[in-house]
Amino acid sequence: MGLFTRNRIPEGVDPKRLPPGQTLTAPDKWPLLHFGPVPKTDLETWSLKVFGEVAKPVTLGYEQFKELPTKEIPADIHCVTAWSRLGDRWTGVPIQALLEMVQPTPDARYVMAHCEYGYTTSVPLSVLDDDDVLLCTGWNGQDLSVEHGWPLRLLIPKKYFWKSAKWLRGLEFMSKNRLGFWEQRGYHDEADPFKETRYW
Ligand SMILES: Nc1nc2c(c(=O)[nH]1)N[C@H]1C(S)=C(S)[C@@H](COP(=O)(O)O)O[C@H]1N2
Ligand SMILES: [Mo]
Repeated sequence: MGLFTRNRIPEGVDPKRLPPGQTLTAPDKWPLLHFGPVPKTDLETWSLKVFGEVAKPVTLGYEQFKELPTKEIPADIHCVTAWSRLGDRWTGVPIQALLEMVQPTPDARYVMAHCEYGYTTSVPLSVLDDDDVLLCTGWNGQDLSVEHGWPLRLLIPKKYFWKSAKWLRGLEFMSKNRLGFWEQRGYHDEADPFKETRYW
């Protein structure tokens, strides 16, 4: 592969799956991008706190989290810095299983993801509540690497990848939106790869 050759869409894959302005990574290259250090997680003290506009707030330790149902789905990811990967297999707890458990109130309209070291990002509840959104623990049959978000990251394939928050520790259900880390620094809150809502 020459330096300036674009990676081709694999045979049999609909080219329309690659959003405008995006380039495929090499099949074996998944770039790493984050602000700040990679956390050192201790599963003994780790928890996922689900709070705010929910009827049944809950804080799950790792053992409790591991009892939730999981599934594997294929999904495409698109980073705002213009790389995409198509069709990787992602494993995790379907967000809809968690929504059933905590029961968002009628006032819940947005959800803020809270991560280690204060990284945040939010989406409308209507975006989160979809069958391709995972509390993600695995990628292509392996555990996520620590660098890619182990033990837990969000996966929201329909949005630019900064919304797929790594090292997730909390989900806050809110009646009004607040801007997350990158959204306060110039990234577009809509983050739709097919509309190219990258920056504001
Ligand atoms: N906690 C946390 N999650 C994060 C980030 C971060 O800085 N901190 N960066 C985001 C951005 S900008 C991108 S593109 C993806 C990159 O995920 P990857 O490193 O697994 O490719 O993680 C997102 N999730
Ligand atoms: Mo990003």
